[in-house]
Amino acid sequence: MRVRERFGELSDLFASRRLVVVSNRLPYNPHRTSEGIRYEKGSGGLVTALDPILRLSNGLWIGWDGGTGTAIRGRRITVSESEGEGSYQLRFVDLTEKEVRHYYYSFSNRTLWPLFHNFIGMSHFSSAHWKTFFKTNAYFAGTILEETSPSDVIWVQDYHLSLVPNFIRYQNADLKPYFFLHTPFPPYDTFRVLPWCKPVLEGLLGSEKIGFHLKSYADNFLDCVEKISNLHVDREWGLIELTGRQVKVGAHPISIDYDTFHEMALKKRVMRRTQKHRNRIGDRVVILGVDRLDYTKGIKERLFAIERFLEKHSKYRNRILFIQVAVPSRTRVEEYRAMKKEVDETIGRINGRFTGDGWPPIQYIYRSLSREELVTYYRLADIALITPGRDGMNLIAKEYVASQVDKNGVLILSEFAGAAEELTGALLVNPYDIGTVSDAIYEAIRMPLVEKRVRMERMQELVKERDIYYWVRNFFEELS
Ligand code: ADQ
Repeated sequence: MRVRERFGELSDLFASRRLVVVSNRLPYNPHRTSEGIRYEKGSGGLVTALDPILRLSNGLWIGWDGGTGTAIRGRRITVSESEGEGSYQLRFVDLTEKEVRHYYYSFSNRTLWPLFHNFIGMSHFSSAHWKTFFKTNAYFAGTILEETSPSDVIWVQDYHLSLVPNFIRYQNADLKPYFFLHTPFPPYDTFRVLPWCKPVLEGLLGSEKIGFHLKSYADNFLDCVEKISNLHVDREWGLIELTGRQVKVGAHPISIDYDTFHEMALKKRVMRRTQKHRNRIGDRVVILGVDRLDYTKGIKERLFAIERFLEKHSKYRNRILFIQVAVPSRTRVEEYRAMKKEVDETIGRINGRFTGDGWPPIQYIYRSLSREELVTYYRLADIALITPGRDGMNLIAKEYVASQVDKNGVLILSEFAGAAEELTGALLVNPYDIGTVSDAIYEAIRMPLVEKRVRMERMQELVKERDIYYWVRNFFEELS
């Protein structure tokens, strides 16, 4: 089994100790159909990352079903699809409407999410939301206590569940949860703005180990622990001293299953699909943006950069096609609805200004794509324009690199994406500097093929070596 091979010694660990992942959302979304409930795999970065590992471990994933109303308290299902080997179980956590509004849409996504991404002005602070966040984290912890034993490796994911590690440890000191934060961790001066910064730190400190994508995020966390919790921190070893125990803190940049993307890009069907698009598009330069529709992803600024490019380089009008793929996200949150409207209007305005020969310069796809469709777009794109205002890592950048089998694409990447530290073959840009992004597009179009290849090969080597399996192996290094 290929996955088993890739995990090395860790596969022995997971064969004897069950991996239990806990996240806000389950990786599969239930849908009611005429034939009953069907489960469809979600599209987020976390799901993409952990699905193969859980299959290997015959593990358990505890989480919310996303409010589809199909979860029954305590219900479990087994996931075993043709798409991957092995199987694992899902345990549903059922949330009330109030919990969904206060814990998920409000405190998680309108307080912590913007704050952790340094968008302080967009953070909302409400003690009612905090109270529900606290209670819902306690409820998740209760479910974990019901479902697990000390022999399990419990891995809590992300900011929604920041309080869970301490709740678990408080009730059963033999359970030693691990935690990974998928967003950045903000600097002290930003984090201290949160009225509940101290209990959030306390919650996280219930962990055996806390993983961040980058050393700078881990350093920010250690600063906060020192200054807000007044605890002793050993920076050299990444250790926090608590009474009778230590918490380990480390940088573990998440990645993708490189081989799966690369192999899919080489498939005949993907090649045929790519060619079909190419025949339609002709020799236009294809520039691609793919994101969850989120204000942190810098989509609006990216559109302005496309507009600036078209203004400045009139000879490229009708010679470029910018394809923006956006997966709908958090559509109940006001800021996201407002942003969608702005994106729709900006695209309309730019297309209105620059459509020539019946060809609008921007093609907008607002839906979730299958992996194969996504890889087809990655192959097709001469340039990937990935310009978040701030991003924990950004898996799209790595997926593009893995899918570039012809090695003739150029990655333009925001310096504020975690991925910028590893993807040194990219043209790095400040996404807020519209002129520089527009110039980077020009540079990418004019880049000699040899340089494109050298840059892409360098990135491919890195992503192949430090793939998703490396991430897990590295995170659990001490355990195996
Ligand atoms: P996200 O903010 O969701 O993840 P990202 O890392 O880019 O961001 O992952 C998005 C995933 O969704 C990718 O695997 C991609 O293939 C998929 N996807 C995006 N658009 C899609 C579409 N239209 N159709 C289908 N699939 C689509 C959070 C953090 C990131 C961090 C990840 C993992 O915000 O910074 O990289 O977690 O830790």
